Amino acid sequence: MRLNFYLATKNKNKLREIREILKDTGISVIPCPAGVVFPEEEGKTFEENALMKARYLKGIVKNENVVGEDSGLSVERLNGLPGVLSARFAGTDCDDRKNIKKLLALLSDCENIRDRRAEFITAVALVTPDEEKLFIGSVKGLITFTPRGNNGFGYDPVFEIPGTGKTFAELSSAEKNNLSHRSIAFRKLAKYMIKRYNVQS
Ligand code: ITT
Repeated sequence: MRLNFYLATKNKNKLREIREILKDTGISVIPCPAGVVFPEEEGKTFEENALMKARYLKGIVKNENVVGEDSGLSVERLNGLPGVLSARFAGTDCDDRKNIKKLLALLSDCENIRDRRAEFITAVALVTPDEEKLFIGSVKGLITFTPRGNNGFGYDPVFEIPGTGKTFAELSSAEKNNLSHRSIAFRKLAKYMIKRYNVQS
């Protein structure tokens, strides 16, 4: 198997982070071809959605390796929301700012930071001509009372890493990639691909 894969995502921030995470592994990330329109994400879990995206693109690029990535924020106090709805939490024409606004409004009666526990989760689905494999990464944090920082994307400005006092958006991309849910999942993928196909990085 060649050490590369098509990445089944339309999210440029994911592509940027994943390329940075894998830069020293010898694995190349090929962006999703233009014009591909993925079906609605209907899965109840990150794993189902990651697999759906990877299988869909595999149907287009045929004999290639494909990776699907589904991720999101799970807030304990909200019984796991926004979860698989993270990207479209505030409705169909939402954006990061509106999603964050809705999240903070739902937590407005939760005044103790220790009760604002959350987890970022990433599911990665590798679909090759030979097999399908899933890898998971997660990182625990706390939802801040107001957004802080300008880096990253999505819910990064309201996700504080305990012990650092900083949100993901206040970290550099290298610092975020050192500890993020995405880096944990993609490092597992890289380790697997390198071992399985016996290639030195
Ligand atoms: P694709 O489906 O094309 O991959 P998407 O953005 O719709 O792109 P998801 O369905 O996986 O992807 O939704 C992920 C959402 O979860 C993303 O849009 C953010 O709102 C949030 N999210 C995931 N990872 C994040 C991160 O590292 N930092 C901040 N927010 C993140």
